[in-house]
Amino acid sequence: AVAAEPQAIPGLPRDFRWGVATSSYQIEGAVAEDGRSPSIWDTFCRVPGAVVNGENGDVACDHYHRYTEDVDLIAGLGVDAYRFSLAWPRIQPGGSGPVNARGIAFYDRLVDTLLDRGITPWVTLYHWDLPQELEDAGGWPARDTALRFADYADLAHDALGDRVVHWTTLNEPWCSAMLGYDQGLHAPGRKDFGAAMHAVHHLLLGHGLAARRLRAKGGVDLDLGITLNMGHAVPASDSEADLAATRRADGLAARVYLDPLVRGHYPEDVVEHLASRGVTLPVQDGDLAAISTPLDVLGVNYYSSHRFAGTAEDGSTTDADGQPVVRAVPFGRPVTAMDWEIVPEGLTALLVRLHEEYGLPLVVTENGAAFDDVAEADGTVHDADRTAYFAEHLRAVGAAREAGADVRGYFAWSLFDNFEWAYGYDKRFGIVRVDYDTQRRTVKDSGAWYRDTVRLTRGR
Ligand code: PNW
Repeated sequence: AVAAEPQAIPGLPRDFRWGVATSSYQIEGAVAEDGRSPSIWDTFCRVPGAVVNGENGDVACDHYHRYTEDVDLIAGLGVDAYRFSLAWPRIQPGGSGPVNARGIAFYDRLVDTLLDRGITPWVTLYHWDLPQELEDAGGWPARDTALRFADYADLAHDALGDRVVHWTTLNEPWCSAMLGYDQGLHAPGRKDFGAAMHAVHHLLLGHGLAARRLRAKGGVDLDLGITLNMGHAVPASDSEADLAATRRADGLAARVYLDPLVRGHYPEDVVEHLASRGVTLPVQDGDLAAISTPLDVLGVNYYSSHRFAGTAEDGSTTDADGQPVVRAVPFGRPVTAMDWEIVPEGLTALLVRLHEEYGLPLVVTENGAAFDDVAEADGTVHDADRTAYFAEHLRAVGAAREAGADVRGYFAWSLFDNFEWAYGYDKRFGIVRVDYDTQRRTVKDSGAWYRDTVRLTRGR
């Protein structure tokens, strides 16, 4: 691919918020320093076969020791915001009890360094590094984890809320619940659909209780949100079966989160679907009122979209368990190194749909792509494929705004190549290359393109 020349993105206003994103376990390293306790990812990485090449986040990008240099790098990209997550096991080792002063001190310094350089901190409280002790006590399928999360959120906000305005409770509860407890692909590696659906409710409850606690604190500015990963689900044809399959897929991927958060109830069709599989959500009186605590913003992480069919390849409409077939059918588009199809117009459609059906201000909190980068000896990477991905998706965001969606910002995933969960260091999402032997950072062509695009779009 030929790298696109940077140009102002049509449809994006001068005051659009531009950022880059990371998460704690994916970049920090220093897993045993300053009183941090193990998280479920430290444990999961030791399970043979769980992570490609048996890799782990012990060192990662060594950001814990290099954050000053890294903030300079962010400032050099000319973005106005940095989205990062707090490691619960640093701030509250073991997941309960008082704040760990040495753990919170790291984030104190990071926040101050960002503010010094004029970069707005955009904090996520939970990006998957649950303290192992809480998993041992039942993890997210257990109700108590939601109560623990609210306490942790309160402590974190007490420490940083005088300087941090933008708070996201959870990153991608779908991944925590379904990849972690149903598919077994992420920590803690369980395969139990019922447990995963209990996790869904307790993640949402944890969000809601935390949201209430932060809202109850007066005297500070608060921009409160949650981040969901979603695609735009479309039927493979307009047959009755394909429409039903698409609705079912969207129910478990999107509406089971969006409806309780925004409307205060679970979608009826999803509740019926769960009942047909012997699963009841563990809802208690008052839970939905907490979960629907008003949000200021909805974070959207977008990578790809899917088409769905209600028939198997042999034409049958029910599976071995008697459940209706829901089969993902590829669009036939080029894919990234993750094998995820590149579907930029799905981002426009998703943002417009979220605006029309749920009405919240939106921020794209992650969007980006892994490709098989080839680095030169000096670390430069001519990643025209990644630049093209960003260009197409930013245009898609501009198109959504022009169609009326209230999209206020965009964060590129990711600032760095980093620990890509079950794929280890094999998959690179960075706009900055990291050489894991030397920890040298080099801005890729896509990073330079992003910097210039931000500047041109702002200055237009
Ligand atoms: C997101 N899926 O994860 C996460 O927020 C990031 O930490 C991660 O590095 C990034 O996307 C790239 O993977 C996802 O299977 C993981 O659909 C898996 C899926 C979606 C998002």
